[in-house]
Amino acid sequence: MTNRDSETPFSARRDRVAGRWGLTDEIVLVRSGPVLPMAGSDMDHSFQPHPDFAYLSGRGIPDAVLAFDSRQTKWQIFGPRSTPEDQVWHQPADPVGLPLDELEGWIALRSDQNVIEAWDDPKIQSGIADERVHKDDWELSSLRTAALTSQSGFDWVYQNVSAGMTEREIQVGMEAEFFRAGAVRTAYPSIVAAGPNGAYLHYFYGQDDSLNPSTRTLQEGELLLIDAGGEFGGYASDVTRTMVVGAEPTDVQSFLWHLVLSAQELAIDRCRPGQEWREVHLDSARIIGSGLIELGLLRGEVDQLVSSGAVALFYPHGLGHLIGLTVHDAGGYPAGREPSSHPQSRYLRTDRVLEAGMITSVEPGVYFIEALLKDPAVRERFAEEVIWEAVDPLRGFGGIRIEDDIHITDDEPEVLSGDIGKPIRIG
Ligand SMILES: [Mn+2]
Repeated sequence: MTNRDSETPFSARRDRVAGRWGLTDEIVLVRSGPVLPMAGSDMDHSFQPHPDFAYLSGRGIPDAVLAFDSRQTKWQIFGPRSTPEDQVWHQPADPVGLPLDELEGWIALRSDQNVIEAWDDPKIQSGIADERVHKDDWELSSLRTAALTSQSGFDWVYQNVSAGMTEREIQVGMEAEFFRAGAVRTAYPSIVAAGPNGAYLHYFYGQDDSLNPSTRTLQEGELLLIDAGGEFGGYASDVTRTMVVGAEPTDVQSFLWHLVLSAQELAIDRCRPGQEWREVHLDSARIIGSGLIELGLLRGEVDQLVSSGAVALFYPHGLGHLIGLTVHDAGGYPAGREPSSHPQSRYLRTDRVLEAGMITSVEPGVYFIEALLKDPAVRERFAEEVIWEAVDPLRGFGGIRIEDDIHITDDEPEVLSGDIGKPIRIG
């Protein structure tokens, strides 16, 4: 296609994907996607290309199409051209491939071949996903750089945050360091949650009311949970740290923090080819469950507490997910596997055997989630297993999560975010 391709991995990726498709007589169209208008406005949302298009082309332009003629085993990209009038308002579009208005004629020349829209065809999509789960060197380099941008942000937090700051001040200071270190954007809305807010798994600024977002002032001795990461070259970083700010951790804070850390360390050590991720996840729940028994919050046999959903009251999410062009990346459920209804696994985003080249997050946690703990039906159902008189005083505690990004290799796991400190206390 272009000269760039000789030094870059995109042509090799297209060849491998075409090999997985195994088509002989079809045309496949992989679209980058349109710019989406904001409701009631003449403004547009910022554009992000469909990750399959970005993966195969290395480009991030809207309205572009990557076309594959399987009969000739040939790829062709079509891109929009900007008019002089467009260029009054915007810098000129990079003239990628053939002009988009030639696509129709290109298809007409192949009118005896079926046209497959990649977005509409699960088999075509899983062929791309099966490639995307194994990162090539180009991707690993971007993923490592993304993790470095996150490191700059977390270092800023460790050196500058103290009680009395607002969640918003912390977010702004941290994200500025992501960007100074080269991040193009944040990989997802940063979660900066003080005290009880840490019990919302995906808490972020402006989510409650985009016109009047709330922002808590961090109190001395509260937990601060930060789940954030920079994005570089289209690739995400996804890191969580939890710390007590401005005071020595209490016994319960310290116990639960070390419990989560030990669950994380054991799971990271199992990030190796051949491991069944669902089992690593369930074992992490057993570790958390054993700790909750030891702390006097649960009673019974840990296996039973995991199967019944009692542990999931305090650890309701999955151990981790694949990471790449999207923070929750493609390929979590390969063909033939479906999300489970098991109470401990229903939010598990990945269910597959680990293989070298995959990137996964490892992020166990413990939370005191008001919506679950106050529900009369939940309290009744778990009357035997949960020691409510010990749990209730901890409502408002917030949550603890520790998360790193792991590259599965044939050797030791590579922790991409491993140089980001894990202090239990700052400020
Ligand atoms: Mn994550």
